[in-house]
Amino acid sequence: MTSQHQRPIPLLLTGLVVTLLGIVGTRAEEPTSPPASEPLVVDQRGPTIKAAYKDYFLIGTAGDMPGRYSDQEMGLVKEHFNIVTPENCMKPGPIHPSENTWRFERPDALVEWCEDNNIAVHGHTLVWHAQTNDWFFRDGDKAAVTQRMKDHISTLVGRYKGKIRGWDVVNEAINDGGNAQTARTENLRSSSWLRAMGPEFLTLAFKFAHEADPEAKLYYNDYGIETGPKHASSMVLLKRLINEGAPIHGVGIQGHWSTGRIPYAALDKAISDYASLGLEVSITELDVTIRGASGGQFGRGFGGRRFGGDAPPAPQDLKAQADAYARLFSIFVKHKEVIRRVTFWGLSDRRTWRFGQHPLIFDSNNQRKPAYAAIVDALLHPNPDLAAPR
Ligand code: 9MR
Repeated sequence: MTSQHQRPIPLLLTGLVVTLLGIVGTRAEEPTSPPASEPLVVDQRGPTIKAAYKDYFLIGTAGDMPGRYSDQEMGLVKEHFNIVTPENCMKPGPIHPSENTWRFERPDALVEWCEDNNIAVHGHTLVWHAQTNDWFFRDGDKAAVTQRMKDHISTLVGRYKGKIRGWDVVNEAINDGGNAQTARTENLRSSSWLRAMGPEFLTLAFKFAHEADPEAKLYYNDYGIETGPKHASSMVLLKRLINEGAPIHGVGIQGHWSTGRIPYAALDKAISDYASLGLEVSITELDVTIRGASGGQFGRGFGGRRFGGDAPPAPQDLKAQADAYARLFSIFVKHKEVIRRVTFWGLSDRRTWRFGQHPLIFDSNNQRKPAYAAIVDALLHPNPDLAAPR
């Protein structure tokens, strides 16, 4: 896609050019940009997103590679991304199904494949309310549950010490929604961790992770924390963790958004707010749907057929999505001093938890979408208007 697809020449100017061409007697050409209803052609060979952004931040993808990925998909990961987040295989559920059972086969294979291909790994996730087996909490008082948490974190983080760049230590601990009253509090979700250990569970999780790998960058990761009362609660929580001496280095804004509903201004401010606490920021699970919406809540967004399955999206929807991605990346570039990584949650519109909603930058056939070109173009031809908060 050329740059005029993202920034249409104003009508007035187009009219002027056409008129001038008429005056000098040259036949006015048809406008080169196709009308929005015609397919958009995307150059598949231009600079890669990884190369374009190499001096700004890491560009990641999520998945449980190598697993059942095709050679073409593996090639795509190697060519376009420099960091991988395991989408599922390191979650407590799959990796530690019972107290004395660990399933390291897939995580080991992922870490080894990434090492072989010079790709970094970000670990996901150590402490979560979902995908965590009951045995962690069964018949346990606070001391017993704390010990199980410690064993879990020490074993997992310790195994990959020096091989995993950072970890989502605690995932999604804050309640959805909220109001002016909860905005003054941490508004913690009533998880089994909170019930067993109290609010200290977060601080301890960070301490255990730091002990196991002092070099790893440790993150609090959540969705919807860039806006509204949930953002305010995230600030209350992070300040408390810092005050309690939790070794926390960064905040992960997941970034499960929908075209037309992205809170750009709030996001811009949230990144500055987190930076003001001395924390780095990453966009950890980025996807921008074309159809339907879901913020990242567990168990939601498995649209599939409901959203039309694999039916191709309309050109004007792809264009709107491309514009949204260009704006997001313009904001990220503005904050390049604090943003370390931008990771897409999946690889392609086939390899995504939001299948049918076409949220990613490669289509179902592993081809670059208009969004891909728009993201690269946003860096090569910056438009300050795109980064301005609105
Ligand atoms: O994409 C993940 C999907 O394959 C899993 O079934 C689901 C439950 O484990 O988790 C999805 O990833 C979630 C991530 O781990 C945390 N933030 C929200 C993500 C989307 O639900």
